[in-house]
Amino acid sequence: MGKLTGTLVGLIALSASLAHGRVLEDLEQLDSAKQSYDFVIVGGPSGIGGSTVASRLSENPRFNVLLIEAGPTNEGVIDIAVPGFFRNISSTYSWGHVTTPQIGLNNRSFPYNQARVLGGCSSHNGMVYTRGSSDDFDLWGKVSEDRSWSWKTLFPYFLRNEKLVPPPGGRDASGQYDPQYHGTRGLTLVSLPWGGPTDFDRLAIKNAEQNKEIKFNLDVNSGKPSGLVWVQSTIGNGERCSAAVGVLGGQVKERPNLTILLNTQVTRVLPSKESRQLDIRTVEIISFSSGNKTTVTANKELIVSAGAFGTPHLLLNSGIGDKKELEDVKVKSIHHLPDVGKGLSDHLAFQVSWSANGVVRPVDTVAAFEEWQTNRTGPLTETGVHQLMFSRITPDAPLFKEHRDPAAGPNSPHIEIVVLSVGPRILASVGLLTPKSRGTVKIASNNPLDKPLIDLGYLTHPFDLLALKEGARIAKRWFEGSAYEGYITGFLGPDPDTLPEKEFDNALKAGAGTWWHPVGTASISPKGAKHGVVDPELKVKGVKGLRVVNASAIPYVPTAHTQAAVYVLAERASDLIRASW
Ligand SMILES: *[C@@H]1O[C@H](CO)[C@@H](O)[C@H](O)[C@H]1NC(C)=O
Ligand SMILES: *[C@@H]1O[C@H](CO)[C@@H](O)[C@H](O)[C@H]1NC(C)=O
Ligand SMILES: *[C@@H]1O[C@H](CO)[C@@H](O)[C@H](O)[C@H]1NC(C)=O
Ligand SMILES: *[C@@H]1O[C@H](CO)[C@@H](O)[C@H](O)[C@H]1NC(C)=O
Ligand SMILES: *[C@@H]1O[C@H](CO)[C@@H](O)[C@H](O)[C@H]1NC(C)=O
Ligand SMILES: CC(=O)N[C@H]1CO[C@H](CO)[C@@H](O)[C@@H]1O
Repeated sequence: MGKLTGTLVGLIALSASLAHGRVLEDLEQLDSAKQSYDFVIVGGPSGIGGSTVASRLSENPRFNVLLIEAGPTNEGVIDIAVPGFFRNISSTYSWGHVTTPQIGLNNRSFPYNQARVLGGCSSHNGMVYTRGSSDDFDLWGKVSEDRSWSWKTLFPYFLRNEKLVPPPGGRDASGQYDPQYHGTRGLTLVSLPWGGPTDFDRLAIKNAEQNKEIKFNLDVNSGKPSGLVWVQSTIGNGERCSAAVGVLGGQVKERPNLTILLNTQVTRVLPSKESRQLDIRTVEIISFSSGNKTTVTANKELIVSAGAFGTPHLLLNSGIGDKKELEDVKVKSIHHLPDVGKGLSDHLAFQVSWSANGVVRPVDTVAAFEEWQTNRTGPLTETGVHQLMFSRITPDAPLFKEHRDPAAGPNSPHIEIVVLSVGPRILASVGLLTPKSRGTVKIASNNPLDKPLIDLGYLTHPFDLLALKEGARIAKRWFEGSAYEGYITGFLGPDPDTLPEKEFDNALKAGAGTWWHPVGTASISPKGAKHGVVDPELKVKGVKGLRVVNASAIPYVPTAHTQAAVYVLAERASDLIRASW
């Protein structure tokens, strides 16, 4: 770095520290000698988990908190702020991960976007706010043998986190949600879409009146998501409300007890030498710009919230994982914990389509952007999706003769269908919410800067392909409904009922892609159990000082888009952490 730029950076740093409290652009600004931190939170992405915990812990003036983020700030990035631009957020803000060849998908490997920006996935996701079913959360309690993880105990945390606000533009959305299930005082803004009901939305409502399988459901977030629902999104005042904007936004970033360190990667967690029990509260960090390294030690606890890929990547690099597998890549094992990186699970989806007499005109982006800039209203305040469908696979479906139903309970739908009407086409993305396939996150070498090996194991369990096929049938039956007569002109497939089995399966494998909901790589399990990675208090098993607060701790992917579940996990985790100090 040149001297002039160095000085400039210094000046910017100075003004930044005056303007924003303590948001540091680079490691070089961290005066670790002068500061000591009670809690160090490892993000990267420091998305929902890390941001929520940082926000809650720094409420207490007795705690000094450091949040470390690998990526840059979200501030001033227009594609992140404008909801309708989410599809073209630059790859600068992601890790550039690529999956291993997926055996279940004809050996395809593909890019897997994971955010590398403040706010994490909530800064670049599709903003859908669905919690999942009550059964999904009760299952966490069963798996961890700790009934304090349940829908009932977690429900108040959903409310604490959420602030339901009117749709952008302020249209009346009554009849499209049920206020009793919503919070009104949290920091995460949630709203119904700006537009609608369109003619296409009305057709769906009408169709639901006659449909036996998918009925209108007033609120997807009641714990019973099945049915046709209006979408709710983490959008407020026409802008994306990510964790960086919501739980870390406004006054929170100004707190003198919260330091946010950007553009810094955590490469390892290190055990302290003095302690006899394995005590891990130190992180080794590296600056993205200078490559300079240093360490920071938390007085109280280290909290890892680095996501379903980043969390196991970090633990494995640190020597926490399966001893034998670590030796194979020449990493010295410090703690044998075989399940680190195992149990990866995700939502896979594929597309079916119809031709239709639709006349949905494309958005005039220039005019819409002007409207967004002046008024924070218009089509760019939403993603274009107004409604979602959630459905169970009927119990008499043949696949249940061979396979046990993986759903957490009767309230958990197996299938989600996201429908988009684009001119003369209707596109339905059919996703499997209850996969049986599992994958892994491993490391390729002992260099922490090398990318992890991400194998999602899609369709490696035969249930999943059969279930997706049933999903396509559910979508077909829906659009055969009388409300669509004269509107739909034909099914364009792929059709599970007319194509030869092999051909259909291949079309599905060739077209399927992710909904970016990975969980399970540092799974919760009962206290004292040998399997799993964290105990019911989210502490890493057999280690002092170290917790995991992220989607990686979620044992089974909820039947929902995962962000709401991570918020609630992190809200509860914050209480657990505060209670222990
Ligand atoms: C937190 O900030 C307050 C107000 O600036 C200060 O008095 C206190 O010492 C800080 N606490 C810690 C733990 O640094
Ligand atoms: C971003 O998305 C909008 C709408 O999808 C598109 O019109 C615009 O050209 C995109 N911008 C870039 C830089 O790709
Ligand atoms: C995928 O790769 C595996 C292992 O290399 C190989 O055995 C298999 O035949 C390949 N499958 C396809 C569909 O190419
Ligand atoms: C990196 O560390 C070295 C040694 O401590 C220091 O001299 C140098 O200024 C640092 N680099 C930057 C960009 O601050
Ligand atoms: C913004 O809103 C005002 C008041 O409703 C309206 O007159 C104006 O045309 C809007 N501006 C744009 C660019 O849509
Ligand atoms: C805090 C944090 O890192 N959140 C991440 C948790 O896991 C999900 C799924 O992997 C990520 O998308 C989040 O960014």
